[in-house]
Amino acid sequence: MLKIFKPSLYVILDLDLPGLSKDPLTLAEDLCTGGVDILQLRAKNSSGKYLFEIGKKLRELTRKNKKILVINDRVDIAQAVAADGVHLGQEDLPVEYARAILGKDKIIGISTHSLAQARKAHLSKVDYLSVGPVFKSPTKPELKPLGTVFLKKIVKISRLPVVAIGGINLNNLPEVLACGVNSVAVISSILRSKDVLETVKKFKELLHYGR
Ligand code: 3NM
Repeated sequence: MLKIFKPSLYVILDLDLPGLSKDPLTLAEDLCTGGVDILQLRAKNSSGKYLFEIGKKLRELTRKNKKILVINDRVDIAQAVAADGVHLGQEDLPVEYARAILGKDKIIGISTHSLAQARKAHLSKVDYLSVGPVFKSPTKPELKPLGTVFLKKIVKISRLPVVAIGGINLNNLPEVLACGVNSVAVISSILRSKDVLETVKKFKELLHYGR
């Protein structure tokens, strides 16, 4: 069983992010070379066919580089491309059904945005919970930030690995790590940086030595 180990860097390859500097596969190669630990494919507006095609290529790449591959929302795509798991939102297929489809060895993560959701996640068969947005997120600007005091509280009560998400960048990363999270999930501050490879390397450095 793969684990969300501590500390790990979780990058969400969001194909809907405007102004991606390179094509998704080249970006994914940079992410792998830079040392990403978990790669999530997220593409809310893509067809199943496209997701399957790109998912297969990402599977090949992540397998070669020994990285964890997670698919956002789509249990069917996760299964079809033999990904390591799926990440579910509060509005997605309930965890018990995703677990029944994927089996006990796959990773299932769930997004949580409140104490009640974090508590509920503990009653389901998930392997980790994400908590966010911690800061104001350029990707989801409509959501109110939860802050690091809240994040610390969730880490304290959680029996499951906690992945912090939302507005995380190199400047606020130390504050997030100080909360004791297992992992940080990032979209824009990595994918929109001028040099993706260099930024991933800096994230990894701070994750391991910056605390
Ligand atoms: N989920 P960025 S915040 C996909 O709070 C996503 O669950 C969130 O992107 C949550 O690193 C978020 O650009 C966006 O802020 C994260």
